[in-house]
Amino acid sequence: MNNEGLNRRSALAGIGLVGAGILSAAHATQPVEPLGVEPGTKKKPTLPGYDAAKGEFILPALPYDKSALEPHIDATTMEIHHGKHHKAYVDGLNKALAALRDIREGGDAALIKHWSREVSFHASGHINHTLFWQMMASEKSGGGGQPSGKLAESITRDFGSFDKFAAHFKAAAAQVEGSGWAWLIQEPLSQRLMIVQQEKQQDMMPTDARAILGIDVWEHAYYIKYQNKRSDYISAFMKVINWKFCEGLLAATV
Ligand code: MN3
Repeated sequence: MNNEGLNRRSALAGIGLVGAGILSAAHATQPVEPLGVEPGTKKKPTLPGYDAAKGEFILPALPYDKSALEPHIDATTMEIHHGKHHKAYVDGLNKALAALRDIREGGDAALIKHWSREVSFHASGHINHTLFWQMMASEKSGGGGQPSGKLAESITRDFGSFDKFAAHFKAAAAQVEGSGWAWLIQEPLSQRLMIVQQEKQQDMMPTDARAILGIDVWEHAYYIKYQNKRSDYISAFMKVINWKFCEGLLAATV
């Protein structure tokens, strides 16, 4: 696993997940993962997406029903995005790790480069989506609006105001070339917040960046409802951001 994969994994491992959530039964592969992180708590996390007993990565259940984000994110998109696309990253990661294990047991070492790239892509895809589901919540569950507390203060400090941050974040997401993500991250040396673009699932993320908020702008994330209107999807996403969870991610980075 490359630095990024490890670092993103480490970032996830630093999350203290508390509270309660509701899940769709469709992909209930493990116990319900909660919505939100209690700011200021640093409880050892329940890491969604990995079965330690089996030593395999697994698809974590959505923390809400697939229709919960309607009308902003439609149920069909959620079902396919989670059940097919996210699952493919999980399967791809398990497959790549098994292939590397086989190489260690005497297989063709010339294929290590190929499978290493596969690990990077699929591990990042798995982590990105595991975070992404938690970063959204229905409006009636508190999605949308603006952050509060330290995250709000940090956004004002580093971007000038929430409105300036939002305009910057939306434009960064709209301008991702091809398939990728836009992220609000905390840079670890300065503790400053920064907005970065990520191509594919793994490229261009600064080393040890701590994810605070991310939006998937692969076409599979919006094409069914929004077709080529990526900016409309981005505006809709802003209405279902689970700021409470993002506040918890920031609190867990300290
Ligand atoms: Mn996706």
